[in-house]
Amino acid sequence: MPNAHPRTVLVLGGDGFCGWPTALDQSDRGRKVVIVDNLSRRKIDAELGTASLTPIQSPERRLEAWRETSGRSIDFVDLDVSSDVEALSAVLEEHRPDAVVHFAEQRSAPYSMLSTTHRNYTVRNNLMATQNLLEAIRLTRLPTHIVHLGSVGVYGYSSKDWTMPEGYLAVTVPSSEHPDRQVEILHPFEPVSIYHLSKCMDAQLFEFYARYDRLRITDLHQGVVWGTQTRLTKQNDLLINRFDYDSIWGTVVNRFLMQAALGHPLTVYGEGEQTRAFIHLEDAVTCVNLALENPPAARERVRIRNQVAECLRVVDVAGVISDSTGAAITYVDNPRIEEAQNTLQVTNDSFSELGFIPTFLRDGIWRESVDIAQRFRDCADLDRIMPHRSGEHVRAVGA
Ligand code: NAD
Ligand code: USQ
Repeated sequence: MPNAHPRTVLVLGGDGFCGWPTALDQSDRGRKVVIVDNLSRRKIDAELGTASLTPIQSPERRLEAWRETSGRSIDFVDLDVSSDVEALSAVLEEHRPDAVVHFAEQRSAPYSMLSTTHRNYTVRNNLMATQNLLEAIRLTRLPTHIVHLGSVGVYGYSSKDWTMPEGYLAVTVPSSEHPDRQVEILHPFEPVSIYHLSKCMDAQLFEFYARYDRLRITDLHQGVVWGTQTRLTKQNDLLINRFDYDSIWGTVVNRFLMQAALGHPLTVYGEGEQTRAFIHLEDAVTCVNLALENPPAARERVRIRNQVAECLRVVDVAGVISDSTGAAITYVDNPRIEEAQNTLQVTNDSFSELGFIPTFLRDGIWRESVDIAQRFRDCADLDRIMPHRSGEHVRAVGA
């Protein structure tokens, strides 16, 4: 079903860092948008004592500001997708969405490793959110296309001498009659955290529901997202997006940008020889839209797309920011269990073929996040910058 533009889109996790700008983008394209979010991320922030550097408004205030700014409405449903399949089915029945974008998961690798409680919460929340969504679509028999945000990290980061394909790996399975027989299998998983493990298990659920129940599913294997604002969140201060900078929620580029703004040395873990895939927030929103407008056909296997602009070593990310801002670099004992050094190449052919033109870190638009961090520097909790080892200073979250 190529180029079937959705008219109604549910955004699960639409109060979050990626979900909020995506919801605005879909609404701006004239689509009916419904955000479903249980605000668990805001509640976990309150429990951990972490907070967005930017003053994000309540969902109600944000949505009112969007109405005033754009003249468009977005509905909001406060619902735990992981625990209430009946309520989720009712939302689907009511709105009959052409597509659901699924961001509603616990997304921090460090958080998922804090304790047994955090490990179990991550697995339970993420898997049951995905399972309930799949089940709700099966039960309602809607032809809804699911677009899920997965992670490049499901493959792990041990160096490979091939470019990471988009989900499927061609392997040779020789037999006496067919010595060169090739088949495609799901690329093997090698997750680097319980969080990443939950994305691998999501992928297995998708494979089953696509094959057995004929659901139409796109899984986006996204790299680390950087940046703060998009064209739409910039329009009004009340629409401002979340900016995580602490050692549990802040991802590496945004942490470095905040650190540069506050005159803190950039916290490179280990020697910084880890290579990761990256994408700017605006590009991530663009790619989600491309995925929505190019769904798999009925009966197609799960469509896996790498949502990635470039691969960089952490020390090179620090170098770009340090060279331009004069920020010092500090090498911190790595609090994570991960390979000290790896190479990584990831194809993004399927988005390139749809016209995606990536933004690169060297293009310099990261400076706008430094400006934002400078503007809200008084809101920063400097004790939250340096990483804590597993379990330290953290109260239990969830059941
Ligand atoms: P976020 O924590 O800012 O947003 C996630 C949102 O989902 C939050 O608003 C939270 O309240 C909601 N949520 C979580 N569990 C829920 C549940 N059971 N029911 C309803 N709502 C629930 O995270 P983000 O950075 O916006 O990430 C969104 C998605 O993208 C995640 O699935 C993440 O794994 C994926 N992703 C993020 C990045 C990144 O760098 N931020 C990179 C790759 C993939
Ligand atoms: N790192 C530093 N210094 C810091 C913070 C991180 O050197 O101050 C290093 C980490 O050790 C790691 C790399 O930077 O090697 C990336 O860490 P990160 O926190 O930016 O990203 P990660 O934990 O991988 O997770 C983030 C998102 C997650 C998403 C993932 C995409 O939180 O939701 O799935 O990026 S990916 O990396 O492709 O798996």
